[in-house]
Amino acid sequence: MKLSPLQMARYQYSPKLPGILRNGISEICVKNGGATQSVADQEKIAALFPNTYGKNEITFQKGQNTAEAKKQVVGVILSGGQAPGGHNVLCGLYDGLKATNPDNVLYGFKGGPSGLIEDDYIIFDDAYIDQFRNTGGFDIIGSGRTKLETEEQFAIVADVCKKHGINAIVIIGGDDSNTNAAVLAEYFAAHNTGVQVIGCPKTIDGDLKNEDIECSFGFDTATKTYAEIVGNIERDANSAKKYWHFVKVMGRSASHVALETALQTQPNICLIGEEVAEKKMSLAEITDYIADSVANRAAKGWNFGVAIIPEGIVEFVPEFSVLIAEINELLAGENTAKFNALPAWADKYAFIQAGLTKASMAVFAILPEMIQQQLFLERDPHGNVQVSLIESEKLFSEMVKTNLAARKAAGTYNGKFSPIHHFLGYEGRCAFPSNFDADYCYSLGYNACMLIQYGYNGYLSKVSNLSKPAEEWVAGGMPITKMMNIERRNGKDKPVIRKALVELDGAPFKFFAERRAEWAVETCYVYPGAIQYFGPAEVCDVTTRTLALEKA
Ligand code: FBP
Repeated sequence: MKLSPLQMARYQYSPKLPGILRNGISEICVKNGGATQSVADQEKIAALFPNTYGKNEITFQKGQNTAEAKKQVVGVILSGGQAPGGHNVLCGLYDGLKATNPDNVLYGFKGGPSGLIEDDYIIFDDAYIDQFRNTGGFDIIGSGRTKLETEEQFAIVADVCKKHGINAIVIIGGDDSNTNAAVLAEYFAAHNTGVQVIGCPKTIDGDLKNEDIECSFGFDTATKTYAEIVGNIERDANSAKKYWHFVKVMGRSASHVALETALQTQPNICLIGEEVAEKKMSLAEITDYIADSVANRAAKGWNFGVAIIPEGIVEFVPEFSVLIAEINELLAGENTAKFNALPAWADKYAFIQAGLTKASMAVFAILPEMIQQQLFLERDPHGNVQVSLIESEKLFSEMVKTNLAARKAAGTYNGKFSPIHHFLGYEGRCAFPSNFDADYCYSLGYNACMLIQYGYNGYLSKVSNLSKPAEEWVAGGMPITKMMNIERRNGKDKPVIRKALVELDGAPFKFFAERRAEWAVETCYVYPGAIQYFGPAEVCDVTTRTLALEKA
């Protein structure tokens, strides 16, 4: 593999640990916080997790290490979508294990949770791990979306652990993967396997957080990457002055990524799904809101602009989510084959018209044909519409175009509207981790090793006080059950980690909401530029605006 100069330079970067973890391992002890309880449904969650519920939150502090000195054999998996910094979690974990005892062993199971079930692994050594320090991607062992959730799978994992003498598994994943980590931890405890499970909070979506877990890793780098690109697009728009750019940004459900990108770049428009749901906005209202900005700017002679659309937006539009639910019903069972066999779009349209309620058909009818057809594309394994495949950036630009044509006919708009579309997602998921993510991830891994050493099970590696310099970060652990509640999934009540959506009374949204009216009409763009890895801390080590505002 040919290495870029940056990659070679990044190999040499020493990630910063929280002050407490810079002490020798023998000088780190545990401070117990209080017992915990789940965010909701406490009785039900307690009953489902009798062995792991309600445990103490803990932080590490300076003092005599009282952990049992024993050889650690640990397995690790990466689970779900890529997020910058994953490699450093493994590096931190490996270095922590080796610093504790050079005989400790780290197994990396390949391709995500399926690697654990299929017993497909590598054993890390210095030469292998050194190639991945401070790099993006998950290619060190790969990742996958297989769900680890059945008793049969847990029994296989227990056998795999027994075979290799593994006493702890570290699961690096998002809300679903860590929910499964909690269930696995409970299974291991209930079956006296002696195997511990530790989770690490990963996802660029930024929706795995609470008052303890201040952010998931990868969010910082991914949003800085998107903000760089949006800033460049803004500058191009402001130079050429002839295009409206509709930029969809990843984030399967929550709009944290869109909001953070907007806070960094001050575009003319940024939709926030959570607000759309709260205000029960219709597609027509959202369209009108964007068209107002286009028309007001055109009146100033500016036929250009930038609009950020969160990937998950359509599910937050009440009438659209009803439409999707009806389509899922309409195509249930044998109906999918029937529908697919219809020869022409006109026949399919008639089938849809006959199957939808009047209200949903009215919504369907105003959608551009391209979007109508996308609603009937590939289904997910549960037979549902894959909302992430819907090109919502094109949906809104098409609807705005129609809206502006009506305004033109009424004589209230006389501009020129030329939209250009972008989708930013994969570009940010494997970027070289920012210094923040490189440091945070390395700390999460190193800290996970400390939690293992102290015998914790069903805990999330927790590094907090993140808006401060790394020296002041606090290291510890939080029982995963603290983040759980009961939700309806596939027709059943299930214990799951509650997804953190954008809070409309939170500081990041309020900051945005107070300024967006001006941004919609004026040209207030900010150009963040590329992530900087070497140079002054005020340029290289800044956190996200979201974190800064939340902690201000
Ligand atoms: P995770 O929650 O697993 O971290 O993944 C999030 C995400 O990056 C979303 O933003 C996006 O919708 C999705 O993954 C894309 O998934 P895939 O990689 O399977 O295309």
